[in-house]
Amino acid sequence: MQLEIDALRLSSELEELAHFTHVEASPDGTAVTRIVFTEDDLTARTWLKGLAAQEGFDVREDAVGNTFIRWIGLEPTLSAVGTGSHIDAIPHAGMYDGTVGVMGGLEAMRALKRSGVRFRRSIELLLLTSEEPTRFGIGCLGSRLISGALDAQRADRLRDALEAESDGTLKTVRKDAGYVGELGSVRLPQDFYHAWLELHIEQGPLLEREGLPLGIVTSIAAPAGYRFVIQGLGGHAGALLMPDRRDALCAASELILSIERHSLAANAASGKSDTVATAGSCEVFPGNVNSVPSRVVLQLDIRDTDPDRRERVMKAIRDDSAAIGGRRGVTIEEELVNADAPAQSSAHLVEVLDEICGDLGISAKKMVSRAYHDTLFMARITPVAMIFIPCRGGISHRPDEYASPEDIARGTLVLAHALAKLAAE
Ligand code: HGY
Ligand code: MN
Ligand code: MN
Repeated sequence: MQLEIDALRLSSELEELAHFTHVEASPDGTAVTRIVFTEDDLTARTWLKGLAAQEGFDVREDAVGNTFIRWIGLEPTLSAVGTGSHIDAIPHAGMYDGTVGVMGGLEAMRALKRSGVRFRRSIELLLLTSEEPTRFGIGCLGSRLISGALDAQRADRLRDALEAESDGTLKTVRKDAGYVGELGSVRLPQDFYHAWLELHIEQGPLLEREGLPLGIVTSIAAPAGYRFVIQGLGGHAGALLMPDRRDALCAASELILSIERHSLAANAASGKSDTVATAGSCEVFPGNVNSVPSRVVLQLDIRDTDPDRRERVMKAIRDDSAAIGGRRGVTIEEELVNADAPAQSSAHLVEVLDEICGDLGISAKKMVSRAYHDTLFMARITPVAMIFIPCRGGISHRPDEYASPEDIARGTLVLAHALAKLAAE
C-alpha cells in the first residue's frame, strides 16, 4: 500500500500547536507550557477539533475532556483501532512530547483517507486529558479513567495545584472548562478498541546513540509517586540555637540522599540502570531566608521495569525515613499518589510494526519505555504497542527538546501502515 505523509504540513501544524502557550520562546528552543484546562490547552483543543472537522471525522469529548476523533469504517459496529497521545505540557517543556502522537495520528488518518482505501474498522485518534501530573498531581488522568485505573470519585477530589489557595478540584476545574458529565462515564469497556498504538518521542538517548530511526516499545516501566510531609519546628534563624532545632529541610535533605543512595544500590546490585528515582519537587515552609524550615512537602517519582524491586527500594527508603525522623525529632508522613504495574506490548502488534519496518526498509530497535505514557493504561483494556522516534540528545521536558521532521514523518508513516493493517483485521 502506497502512503504519502505530508511532512511539511505536519511540521507546520506542530509549530502552530507549539504557539498555544504563554511562555516566551527560550534562547535554546521552543519553550512550551500548556497545563491542562488552562486557556492555552482549551484553545489548542478547539484548534485540533477544527482540523478534525475539516477532514469530516466525527468528534466527541467525554466528561474529563478526552477527545475522540473517529474515521468511521465500513463496519462501524466493529471495535475501532485507536491511536493518540497528549498535548498538555509541563512548565517550560518542549514542543514534541505528546504532540507528535496526536498530530502524527491525525496526519496518518489523513494519509489513509487520501489513499482512497476504506477499512473495515473505524480508526480513532484520541487526545488524552492531563497526561502530565502538573495540575492534579497524578499522570495519565484521562487514560486512567478510561481504563478504570483511577476511581472517578477520587479523581474528582484531586486538588488543583494551579490555584493552591482556592479549594479547586478536578471537578470544579473541569466543569469550568465545560466538561460537566459524570466522571464515571469516562470508563471504556474491555476491548472497546481492537488495538491501540501511540507514536511518541523516545525521551531518551538510545535511538540517536545507536543511529537508529525508530523504536518499537515492548514494555513500559512501572511508575510510582509518593508525597512526604516532613514536620519539624520553625523559628528564628538567629535566635533558635542549633542544638534546639528540628529543621524540616535538613531532614528532607537526608531523605533525598537516601532516595538516591538506595536507587543507585539497586542498580549496582542488578548490574542495570532500571531503577530511577527523582525528588523533583520540594516545597519549604515558611520559606523565609531567616526562618528555620518548619515543614517540607517532598514529591518522589520512582520507576522500575521490575515493580518488586521498586517496592524493595521503597522499603529501604522507609526504614531510613523512620531513622531520620527519630534522630531529628521530626515527623515524616508518607502518602501514596500512585504505584502502577508495568505494561507489556502485544506480541502481535510488535510483530505488525516489525513487519512494516522491514517492508519499508527501516531498522527498528525493540526497547523499553522508561517514561510512562497513556499506553501504560490503555494496555488494561486493549492490546497495545508504541512507536518511538529519536529526540536530539535524548533531551525531553526541556525547551531544547527536538525531533527532526524526517523522523516525525517516518514514525507517522509506520503508524499509518500499522493502522491500515489493524483496521483491515
Ligand atoms: O513523566 C513521564 O514519564 C511522562 O513524560 N509524563
Ligand atoms: Mn512528558
Ligand atoms: Mn508524553
